Amino acid sequence: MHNLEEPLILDTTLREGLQTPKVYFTLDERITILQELDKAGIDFIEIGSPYASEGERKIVEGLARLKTSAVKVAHCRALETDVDTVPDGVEWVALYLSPADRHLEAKFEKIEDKRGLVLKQVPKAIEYAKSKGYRVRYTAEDAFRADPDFLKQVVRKAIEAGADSVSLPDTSGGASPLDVRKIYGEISSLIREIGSRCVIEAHFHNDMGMALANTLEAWMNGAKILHGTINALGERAGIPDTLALATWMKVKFGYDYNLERLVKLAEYVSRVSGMEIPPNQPISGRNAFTHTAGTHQKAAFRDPLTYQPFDASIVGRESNFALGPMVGSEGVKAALKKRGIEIDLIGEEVFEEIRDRIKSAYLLHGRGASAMEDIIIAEVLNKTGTFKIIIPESLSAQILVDVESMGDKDFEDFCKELLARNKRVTEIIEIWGSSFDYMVRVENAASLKELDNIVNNFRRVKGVLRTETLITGKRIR
Ligand code: HCA
Ligand code: CU
Repeated sequence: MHNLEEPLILDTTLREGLQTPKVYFTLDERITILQELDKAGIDFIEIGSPYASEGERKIVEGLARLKTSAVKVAHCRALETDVDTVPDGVEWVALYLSPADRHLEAKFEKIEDKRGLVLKQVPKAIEYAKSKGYRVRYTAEDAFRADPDFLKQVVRKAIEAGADSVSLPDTSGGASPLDVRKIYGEISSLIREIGSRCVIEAHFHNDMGMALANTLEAWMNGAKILHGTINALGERAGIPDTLALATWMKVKFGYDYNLERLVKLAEYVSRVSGMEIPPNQPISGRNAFTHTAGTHQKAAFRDPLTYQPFDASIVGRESNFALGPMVGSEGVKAALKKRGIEIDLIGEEVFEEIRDRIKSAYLLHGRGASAMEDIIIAEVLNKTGTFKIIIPESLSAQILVDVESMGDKDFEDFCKELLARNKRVTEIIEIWGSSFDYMVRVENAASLKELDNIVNNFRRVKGVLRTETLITGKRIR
């Protein structure tokens, strides 16, 4: 199928992931993450930075004690004293010191011969860690912005000192696949030339949206260990999503990872990190397998793969069909089926009516129509006589109104007149800090139709630019 070397996935949610603004995991949460990654078949797990503080060291110690099939890695600076903080149970130590002049300038102001420091300290720290029995990674932080000749010089020193792997990270996230091909290609040749068994690790930041593509490109140019985090956590824009990486490896290249478990872990990490999974996140996002446009729905209803790269069940999910302003009658059918309604009892014209009414609801109410979809379905189905779906007896809503100029006399006169004439309209207030200018409260409308009429009234007033309707849920008392 391909002649690429088998990749190994390293997850660093517990190290890089903790470098996400406002994210923190307790020991218990970290234990769950570690164990779930292990059960999903992830090969390497970075369990933390033990040198960072005494508190972190204790937590890393707690994690290191747990038995896993995955290799446990601790992340350190290239300092012997950092290596001394690594607890028992850790097999692999990563030591970072940037060979990039920009980093050296910013970090070692007082030292004259900065490159000399790197050439001396990297091998020294590696030899020390090796003497303590660890497998060792040297991380050439910001490798892509280092002078390529100096990078090679440092990598050679690291290998001679016994490094088992070198990581060539795009720390600042500006590399393109072409840059990756060049640097990874050159370092691969260097390692071959030296005749070493040292492997290359790929760690790409997503500042310019290329992290996953760059990681695959690195693999195709000799990298063996590929880094990711659950939900793409990490400094700034993060690094590749481990789930996406594992999905590529399973779906496209046949390597075995438990993707279902990783999807569940993504939900767990989303909860404990306080970082919601964006709906359009590949694979784990709410919308990742949802078909929306009528033409898509029609085809995907018969064969989801018409519009998907792989079957959703591979990751333990299902294909979905959204209602909404683009819905087709096939989408309506699928949505009814999902709601447990027997679609065989229903004539084609019913699906079409539901479709048309949903589309007009969006035209009139904007996004707020999503809360009306079920009412529309119920109203149309009940009309057929075959169904008797319970519909709320009355509807309350808030209509947001955007006007050309707030305080406009004509608009306010219209409001006063409406308040006097229509008892469902109970309140109209100016609102600040939103893109809308007024909020109209509607209480106990007898049907969607009545609500439609009120909105239509507003839309006809001069100076009204747009409206959006929000259906009111239960009132907490
Ligand atoms: C950093 C370090 C690192 C290390 C990557 C690695 C990076 O936070 O600066 O050890 O492979 O992006 O360079 O995350
Ligand atoms: Cu990083």
